[in-house]
Amino acid sequence: MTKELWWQNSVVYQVYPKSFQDSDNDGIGDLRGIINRLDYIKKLGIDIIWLNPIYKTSNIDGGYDISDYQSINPTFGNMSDFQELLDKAHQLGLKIMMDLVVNHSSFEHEWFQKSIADYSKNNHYRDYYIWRDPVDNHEPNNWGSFFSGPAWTYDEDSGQYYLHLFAKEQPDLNWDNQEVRHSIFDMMNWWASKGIDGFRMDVISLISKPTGLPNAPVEEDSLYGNAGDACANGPHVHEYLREMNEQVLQKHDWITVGETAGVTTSEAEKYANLNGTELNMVFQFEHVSLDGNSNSALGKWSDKKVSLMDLRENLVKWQKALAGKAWNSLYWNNHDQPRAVSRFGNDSVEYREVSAKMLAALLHFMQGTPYIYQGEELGMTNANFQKLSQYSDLESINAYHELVEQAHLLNSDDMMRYLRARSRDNSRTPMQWDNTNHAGFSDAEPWLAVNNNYQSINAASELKNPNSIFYFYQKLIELRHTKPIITHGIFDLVEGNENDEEVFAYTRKSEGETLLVVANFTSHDVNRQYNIPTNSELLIQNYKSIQDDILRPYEVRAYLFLDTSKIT
Ligand code: TEU
Repeated sequence: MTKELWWQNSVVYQVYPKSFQDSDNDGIGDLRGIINRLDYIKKLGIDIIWLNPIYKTSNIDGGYDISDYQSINPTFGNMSDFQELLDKAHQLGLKIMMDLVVNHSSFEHEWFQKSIADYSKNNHYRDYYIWRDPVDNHEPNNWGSFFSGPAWTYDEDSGQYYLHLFAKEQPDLNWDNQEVRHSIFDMMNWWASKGIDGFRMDVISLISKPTGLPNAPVEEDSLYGNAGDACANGPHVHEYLREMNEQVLQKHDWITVGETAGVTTSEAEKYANLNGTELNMVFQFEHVSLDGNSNSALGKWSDKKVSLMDLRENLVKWQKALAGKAWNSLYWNNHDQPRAVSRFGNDSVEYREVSAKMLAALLHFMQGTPYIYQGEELGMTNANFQKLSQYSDLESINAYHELVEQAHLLNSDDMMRYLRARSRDNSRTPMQWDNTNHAGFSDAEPWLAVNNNYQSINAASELKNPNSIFYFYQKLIELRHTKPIITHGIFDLVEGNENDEEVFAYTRKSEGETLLVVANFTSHDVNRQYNIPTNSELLIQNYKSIQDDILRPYEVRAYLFLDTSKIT
């Protein structure tokens, strides 16, 4: 493994600092809390920690509204705390990937304050953002915000609108302005001087807006045009990322991952090409959009269960399309997605553990860099909130008001059910460390309620149980570090598996070895026979025994053998 590709053999652990560990008992996670838990992350076998934004913020959108890119959110600590976290992580052999949020800033950022204060032509900050005159006394186009409402806000003083694809407190930066790009590159190089190990790049596929900012198609029942579709993979995005690569990225041996809303496999080949001219890899969103609402105006708000047929088809497409051309990230959940075991598995008392392990193995034996979201290694579940007042996320709360009270597309009960299934708060409840008050996250009332199953689902109990989900993830990570076939093997489905509605079965092949993964996606026994050679090694399984021709509910097994004959 040559040094510059170390990130292909690595596993990333995502820490959402606000919910990870509180050390000063204000009910909010902080950097010292993370420092105190580095040994836990190291024990799991992790290589890289991705920190969600820790910068000074207006705190409208979980830190994704940055008011100073080069200072630390005082609620999380200060720059010396960060340097201590970075140094201690490095001492443990852990790398730190930061979150880069430069499609937009906070409205409280100095740049925006200067931009809005003076609309005269000699104010060069005016063009740091996207200002337009009204059209027929209305917004310049029909784009809607990801967080409900229009994507434009009117400024009385200047008589112009400014663009915000997200909240009105998150004005979009004008990437067509070279001065903006260079200011961002300077900031990135400043963080490089601190010794960080890379960046996750927030909505980086949206930074280049379409020329002329044309209206977007308005889907049936929708109030606005889809700005995400209008802006994704824009006319200059690859030019700007190549410039970032030349000015910043290629100077450092970093991991870089683009969060690329709207990315396709062909676009991913550009963003994550193996020539290293842009980024190492991207997060695609197709597999986490398959269970969206059939009414497109409702988008992700649904409680639909994705079928194995659809999920497998999409994952296989990405495995095969990028093979040899680009690099995949592999994830089930993050701070924006609900908990994997509740969404793709079965979070009942009976099946939570085996289905969490099945999902883990199914993903971690694929080609790409796996991302584990805090608590996923414990099988943490969705929050199951019953009242709107329990939610904190503006996306969820705004969607409730728009869809139930303004557009009248849903009744309250249906929307509350959809929030329980899809709200981002599902993954933001405090990390469940032990069965003491507030799950050991804090001695104070946490900013968001702890999931009420913390007394049975927590790190302390997992660490005491040799057959826990934690140790299953630890084993998967150890296998990735010791079996090159997991990094390099050619992916293919077992012959005929594309038609199997219950079992996902695939192989990885490399230098005379075959890795076989078989996973039952259902809650019942299924009868399957595979021609597994007698000399095969059972690498991992989520049941204590094996019944040769039977895969029990959510059973997963991975075999390794010296043979490349076709598995049927
Ligand atoms: O999310 C980008 C994005 O597309 C979100 O709309 C996300 O896909 C959606 O909320 C899923 O329901 C990034 C960050 O991950 C998110 O936390 C921020 O709120 C958003 O950008 C704005 O910075």
